[in-house]
Amino acid sequence: MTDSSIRHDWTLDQVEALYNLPFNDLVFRAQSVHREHFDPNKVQLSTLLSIKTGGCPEDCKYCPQAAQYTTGVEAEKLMPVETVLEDAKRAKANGASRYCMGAAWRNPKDKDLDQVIEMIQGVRGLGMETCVTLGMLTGPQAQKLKAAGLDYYNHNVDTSRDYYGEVITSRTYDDRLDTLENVRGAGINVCSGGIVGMGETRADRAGMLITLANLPQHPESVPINMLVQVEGTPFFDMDKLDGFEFVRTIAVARIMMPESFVRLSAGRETMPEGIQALCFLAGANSIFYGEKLLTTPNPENNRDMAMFERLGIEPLRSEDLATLNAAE
Ligand code: SAM
Ligand code: DTB
Ligand code: SF4
Repeated sequence: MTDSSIRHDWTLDQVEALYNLPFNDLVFRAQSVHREHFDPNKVQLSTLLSIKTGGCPEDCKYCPQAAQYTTGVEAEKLMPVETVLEDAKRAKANGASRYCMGAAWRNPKDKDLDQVIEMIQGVRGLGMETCVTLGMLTGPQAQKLKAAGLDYYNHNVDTSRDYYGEVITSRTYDDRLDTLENVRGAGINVCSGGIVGMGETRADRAGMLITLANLPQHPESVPINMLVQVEGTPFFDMDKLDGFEFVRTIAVARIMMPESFVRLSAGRETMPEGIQALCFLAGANSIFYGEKLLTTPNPENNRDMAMFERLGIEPLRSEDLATLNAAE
């Protein structure tokens, strides 16, 4: 039984039971669900750019861009539109179907939002999907971004409600959910996931996935990040999470949110390709593609393409996305 129905009533017991399955049973089940909804050999590629780096007033303990930690990341101004579009053109030429722009803000100021809107329109003009992550968003700001043609807004819940206070104190879990509601309310696709390997328990990982899956509508895109341990951040010395536990998290996310793109996100630079392959088997069907995430390294394009070649995986093209959307 694969049971890939769309549910919004997951309980902790049920999700822990999934996590506790023998690894092979869990991955088999996740792959079976995956095949009901997606081509198992296609992976979507998103390229990231930090359009406004560093100097962030928030205190997220994992983040190299928080002003209060000394990490070597210098605070920069919002990038000129032209610079962003040049980079987006390169990303498209390299095969990315979505271009994601991130800003180290607590929330965007209206003046900054106008400049970001020019970026969104420019990137759309290149024929790519657009995503931005700018911090907390009000309802009117979300509507403005929707009117500009934004496809996705990324805002992660990061962890479980219970563990959240150990990670961030400068904004609440409910602030995050409010932003997600504003994004959804404006009709923008939701990209929301979190980070594992921050010292949380398995119950917290389950709790994070429950928050996401029990939203009124599943996020269309669910990034699962492995903590990138950056020197100078409070979480630098954290014990590393077992790779198999990461794969389990991907598998459980796939089973709980059968129609969502589950992204194997940050952390691939140090992740063995064998573990990445298991993530694809467990239902991950999106990656960040390009040699840099926001401030930290990501595998080189040719390394990823060689890995895909060895696995018989092909990048999902924009045309495939159009077919998927039309089939809905
Ligand atoms: N400032 C905005 C915000 O936090 O909403 C947008 C940019 S912020 C860098 C986007 C996301 O990147 C965070 O929510 C977090 O999930 C992820 N992230 C940041 N630092 C990370 C790290 N060291 N390892 C893994 N993920 C990280
Ligand atoms: C997401 O979930 N992961 C990305 C993106 N959304 C914005 C960011 C990862 C950041 C990793 C640390 C860095 O490069 O600064
Ligand atoms: Fe700022 Fe976002 Fe980093 Fe938190 S994750 S410190 S809000 S840039």
